[in-house]
Amino acid sequence: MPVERARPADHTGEVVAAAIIVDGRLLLAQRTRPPELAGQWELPGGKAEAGETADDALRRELREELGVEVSGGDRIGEDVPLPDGRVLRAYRVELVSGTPVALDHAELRWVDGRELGEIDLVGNDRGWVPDLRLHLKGW
Ligand code: 9L3
Ligand code: MG
Repeated sequence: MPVERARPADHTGEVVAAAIIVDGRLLLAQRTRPPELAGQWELPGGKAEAGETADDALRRELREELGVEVSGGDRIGEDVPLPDGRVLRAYRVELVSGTPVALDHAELRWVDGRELGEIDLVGNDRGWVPDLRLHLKGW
C-alpha cells in the first residue's frame, strides 16, 4: 500500500461570513455538519482558499452555498479567533443577482432583530448579535 505523506494542515487564514440584510431582515442558514454544529444557524460563508482575498472568498462561498452573486464587504462585528488558529470575520454584503437557495445548508431563514435573539445560532456567531441588530427591524 502506498504511504500517504501527511500534509501539514493550514492553520492560518480567514473564515468569511456574510451578513445579507434585506428590508431589515438577516439571512441565516442552518448547518448540516459537523455533527456538533448540525441544526444550528449561522451567517453563511467558509474558509478562504490560498491566494483568495476576503472578497473573493465571499463571492465564491455564496455562489457555492446559496447560488447568488454578491458585492460589497464592509466589516461588521469583531474578529472571532477559531480554535484551529484561523480568524472568523463577518462582512455586510449586498445581493447583486439571484435568490438564495440552500445548496449546502438544511434550510434558510430571514430573521428580524427579535428572532435573531431567539434562534439557535452557532456559538462563534453569537457575539455579532448586537452589531447585526443595529441593521435589523423588530427589536
Ligand atoms: N464558522 C462559524 N460561523 C460561520 C461560518 C461561515 C463558519 N458563520 C466556522 C465553522 C467551521 C469553520 O468556521 O468550524 C469553517 O466553516 P465552513 O467551511 O465549515 O463553513
Ligand atoms: Mg460554509
